[in-house]
Amino acid sequence: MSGYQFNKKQFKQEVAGNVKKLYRRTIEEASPKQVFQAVAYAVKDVIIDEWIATHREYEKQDAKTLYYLSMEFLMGRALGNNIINIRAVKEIREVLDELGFDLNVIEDQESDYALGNGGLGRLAACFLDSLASMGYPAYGCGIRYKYGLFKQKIENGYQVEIPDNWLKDGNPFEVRREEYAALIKFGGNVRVECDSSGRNHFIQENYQSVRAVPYDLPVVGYGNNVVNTLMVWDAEPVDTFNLDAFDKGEYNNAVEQENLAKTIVEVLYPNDNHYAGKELRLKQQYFFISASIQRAVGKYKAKHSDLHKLPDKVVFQLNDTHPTVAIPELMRILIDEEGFSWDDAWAVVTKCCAYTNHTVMAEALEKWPIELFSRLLPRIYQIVEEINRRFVEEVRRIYPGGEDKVRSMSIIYDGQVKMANLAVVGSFSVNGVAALHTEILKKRVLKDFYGMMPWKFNNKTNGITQRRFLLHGNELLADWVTGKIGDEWITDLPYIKKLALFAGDEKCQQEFRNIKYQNKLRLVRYIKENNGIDVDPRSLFDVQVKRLHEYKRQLLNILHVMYLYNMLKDDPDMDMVPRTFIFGAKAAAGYRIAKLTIKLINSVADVINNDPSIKGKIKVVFIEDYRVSNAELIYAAADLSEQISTASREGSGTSNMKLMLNGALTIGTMDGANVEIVEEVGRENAFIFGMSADEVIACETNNDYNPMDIFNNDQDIRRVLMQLINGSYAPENPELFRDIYNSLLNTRSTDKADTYFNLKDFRAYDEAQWQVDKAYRDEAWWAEAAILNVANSGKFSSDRTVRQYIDEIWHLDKVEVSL
Ligand code: GPK
Repeated sequence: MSGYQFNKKQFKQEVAGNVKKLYRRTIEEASPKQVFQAVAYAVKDVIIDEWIATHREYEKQDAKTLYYLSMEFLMGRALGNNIINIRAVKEIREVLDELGFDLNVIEDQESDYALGNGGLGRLAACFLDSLASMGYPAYGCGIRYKYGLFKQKIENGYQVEIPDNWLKDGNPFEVRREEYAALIKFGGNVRVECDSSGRNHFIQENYQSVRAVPYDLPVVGYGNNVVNTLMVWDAEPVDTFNLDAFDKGEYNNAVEQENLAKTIVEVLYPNDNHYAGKELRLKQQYFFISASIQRAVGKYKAKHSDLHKLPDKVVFQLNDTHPTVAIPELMRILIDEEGFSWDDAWAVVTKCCAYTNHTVMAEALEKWPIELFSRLLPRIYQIVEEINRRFVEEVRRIYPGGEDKVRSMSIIYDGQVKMANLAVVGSFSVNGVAALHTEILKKRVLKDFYGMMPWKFNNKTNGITQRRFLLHGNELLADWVTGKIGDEWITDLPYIKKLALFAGDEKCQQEFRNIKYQNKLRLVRYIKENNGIDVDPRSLFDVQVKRLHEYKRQLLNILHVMYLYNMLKDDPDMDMVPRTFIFGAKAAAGYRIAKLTIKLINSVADVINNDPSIKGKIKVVFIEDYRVSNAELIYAAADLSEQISTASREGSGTSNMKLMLNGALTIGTMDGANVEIVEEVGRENAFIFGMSADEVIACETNNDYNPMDIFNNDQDIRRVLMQLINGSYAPENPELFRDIYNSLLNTRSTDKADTYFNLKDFRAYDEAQWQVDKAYRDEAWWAEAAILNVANSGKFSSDRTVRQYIDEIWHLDKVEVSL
């Protein structure tokens, strides 16, 4: 498969040489951190030739290229993944052994590239892995945040956010590309000039500008010599303290420009599924979009003379609405800089741009106040106004008197610029991220758009890369699978279906259980080292790891733990399978109730873990700083995957897929991609409970849910809720969890109560949990079901997702690279 031969001897010399060059030390004297750097540079040397060859090939074939525009790329660590994808794990492990180092320890020295919040950013990273591994030309385009997502410390049970200074030791894999720097303009005003032929020219004046400089990061394909590029933009001041500015008395402007450059890429906004509406965020968006579009157009023009044919060679995928300014920015470039007519420009733009929606949560929809938008991006705003004017005209033409349609679909309305509407109008494709989610978009959230332009709408169910989340994250299981069925699954996950043949085999079940046990031991060690908690590897590992959000209902999980604990207090001999409830979650820094939920989980953990009377039957662990690198350990060790969002609210979910791939069974609602997981694995191999999406929506529409009825009629639930406000878990401050109590019941009649139906689904959830308990006792059944989960995970590879994007949206040209 791979063209090159890995040369161990040379690699070893290079590592030692790098340590010497970088640190003036011998390899014996080097610290693990230094060895990491030395190894990373040596790996980069292998990659770099493939990287050059790949781009030469793309040029030669003049291949159509994807620009995946995303504010977030949650890449995790690079070294281990790169070693896997150049297929040199065994050799490099041996080299390091010979040098007296453990590859795992060396990998642990690298910071995660946490340039994302959660699912949306990780999806982008999985797509890049699949695109490179399948040999398709693609750039990831994003921001080189100086600080990625905060690191989480738990202090006294509370989340504390620590800045993530991930670049402090430098990044051995990145390459600065000064030669592609671009100028980005903000603010000022637009002057209109009419030329002799009567054509208007729009000139932005009195603006502030920053210089965008791209850094390239290699995205290594699996064993195919292909190396794609993640291009992340840094901001620099434009000729600092330029004398002209001083001369004109514009000292302040010069200083402001410097500040703008400094602040714009400073930090990733830590919100997930929530729009904050900060001016700096819009600046970030336009900054990386203008830079990326300029680069794409520039690259095209280097080879082609007719920009009208841009759609033949270039496609932009908008990862959520965050990059939507790409639409008016490309219009601006074509009209103002390339002399296109409006119609010609619009024809090009609407053939180049495609939009992915990731959520139906209303608070996640971006809407910018006109005042802010037009002040920051005056020319872009003019263009958006014109797009809107023409679009509204069209709506009125198709729906005479349809003012309700104008209201719901206008791009500018009520003093705001609605980015989702702009994204739909300016794109040729609009997709959701799971079948159910796409149906909800069509039937509800984007209903009027669907009615007017149904051809744009399509579904692309998410996926994950099996190379990181099985091959890298779970070596034992990966080797076992390969031993049973061969290694085709690595590049063609549906092959893993062959494992089903072994699911009923007693010996195989034994082997599988043993692997799970080893992985649990690895996680137990991690938890002991990082949390200081002792966990019984023989207990059932019940895992909920994802962003902390009310709709994901970590609260339902912990309320249920409180309920179980009550049962155990009443009857310490209660017959139950010992369980470890494992949580991992970051909460947005400003999301009060989410942060309080973390405190609640930790407070419950404190009480339960220190109560000998329950004989260790339940333990609760909150894993600090959940991130891509420790996620790999957690997935490998999980028995049960908690996917318990309020039905209709989770776009897709992807931890559900990663856990399934690692042999965990799902307990979940019929939401997001859970629906499709159950379709693949069979309802009998999962634990499905609770309200359906339709029931949730009907209940909201009819407004006929009153959680107080449940509180009044169900004494077990009432007891749990009272424990939120009677000091059971906060003796020093009984009021501590009052806000959670109120969110469930609310007493002040104006607020909604239990918006996410925790109490309404509680009994069904409990029942499902007892089915889990019962099922887990039957070791053979559980092992068989777990193996069947692995065997039926084939659909959920991001290779499949990307294949569908390519066939139905991107139409990229495949490229072969030989060295
Ligand atoms: C959706 F809207 C958003 C967002 O701001 N951040 C984010 O991570 C997630 N998402 C969805 O919540 C998940 O259901 C989905 O699997 C993921 O995006 C990828 O599509």
